Amino acid sequence: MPQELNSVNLSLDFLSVCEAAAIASARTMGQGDRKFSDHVAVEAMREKMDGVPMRGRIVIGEGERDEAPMLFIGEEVGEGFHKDVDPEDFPEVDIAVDPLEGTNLCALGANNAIAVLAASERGGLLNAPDIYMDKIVVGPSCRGAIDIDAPVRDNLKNIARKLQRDIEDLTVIVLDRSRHRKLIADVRSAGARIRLIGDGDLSAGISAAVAGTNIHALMGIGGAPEGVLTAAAMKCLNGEIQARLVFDPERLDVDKSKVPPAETVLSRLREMGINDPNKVYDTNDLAPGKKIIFVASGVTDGSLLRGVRFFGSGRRTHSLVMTTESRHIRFVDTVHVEGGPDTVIRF
Ligand code: VTB
Repeated sequence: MPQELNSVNLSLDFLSVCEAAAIASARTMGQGDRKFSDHVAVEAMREKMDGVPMRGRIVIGEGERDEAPMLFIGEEVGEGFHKDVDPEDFPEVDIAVDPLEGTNLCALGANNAIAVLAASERGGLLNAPDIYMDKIVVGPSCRGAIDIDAPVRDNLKNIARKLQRDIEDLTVIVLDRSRHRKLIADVRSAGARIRLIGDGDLSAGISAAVAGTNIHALMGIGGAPEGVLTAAAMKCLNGEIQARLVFDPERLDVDKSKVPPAETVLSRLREMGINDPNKVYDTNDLAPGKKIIFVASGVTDGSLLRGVRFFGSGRRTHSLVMTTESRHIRFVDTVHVEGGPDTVIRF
C-alpha cells in the first residue's frame, strides 16, 4: 500500500521549497532581467523539491519537457524517486508550481511578486493548458454571489450587498491590459474603485479572499495555470473563483502572429480531454483535491506578504502556508540564520 499523503507535514517541506525560490529571486530584484529572476527561482525550487519526502509529479509547471529543462509538466520530483528507496514509503503528490509569479514585478522591484506552489493527492489539481483564462475571484462572504456570465454591475452589486457596503466602497483589481478596456469601463460606470496592476493576478486573487486587504474582487483575463493555483488557495481560504478558458485571440491583446489560431488551441484542448472549451469552471473544478496544500512566499513586498529581507548574517522570509486538512492559515515569518553563534535574531 502506498503511503497516505499527510498534507500538514508535507506543507512544511513545501514551505522550504517556496522560501528557497523567493530568496533566490529576491536577490535579483530590480536588475531588470525577468528571465534571469525566473531562472534562479526555478533552479532553487527544483533543487529543494527533490528533498521532499514524496513521489511528486508536476502537473502545472514551466512548460512542456522540450522547452523547460526543470519543473516541466510530467516531471517526477521528490525523495521517492531517489535510488535505493522503496517508492511505496512515499505518498503520490500532484504539484502545480509558479516559482516566480510576477517576473516583471521582481525585475522592477515592484510590489507583489511571490513564489508559489500548490499540491494535492493525485488528480486534485486540473491539468490546465497554458493559455488565458477569464476569472472572477472573491472572498468567503461573497461565495455564491458571483456569476461570470452576469453583467459586471450585477456582480458588483451582489458583492457590495454581501459585504454590507456600497459599490463605491469596493476595490476591484484588474490587470492593466487593453483587453480589459470594456471591463474597466464597466467597473468605473458601476462606481467601484479600481486598482490596475501590471502583473500578478494570483496574488491579487488571494488578497481578494482575505479581509483587511481592502481588495474585494479580482476580475479579468490572466493565465489559466494561475487560475488553478488561485483555486487551490480559495479552497483553503473559503473563497471562490469562477473561470473560463479564453482561446480566441480576438479577445486578447497579444501579438496575433505569436499565438496559435483558435482552431489549433481547440484541437489541443480536445487532446487534453477538454471537450467543452466554454465550460465555466468553479473552485472545485479547478482544484478538486480533498487534501490541498498551498504555499506562497513573498519575493517583493506585497498586500499580504512581505518581501525577502537580507541582512549580514541571514535572510528573513514571509510566507502563507495552508492546507484544507488542518484548517490552519499560517503566516510564517522565518529567519534563516546564515552566520555563526553570535548572529543576533530580531523580533
Ligand atoms: C497573466 C497573469 C499573471 O502574467 O498570466 C500575465 O495571470 C500575462 O498576461 O499573473 P500578458 O500575456 O497579458 O502579459 C501575470 O501577470 C504574471 O505572471
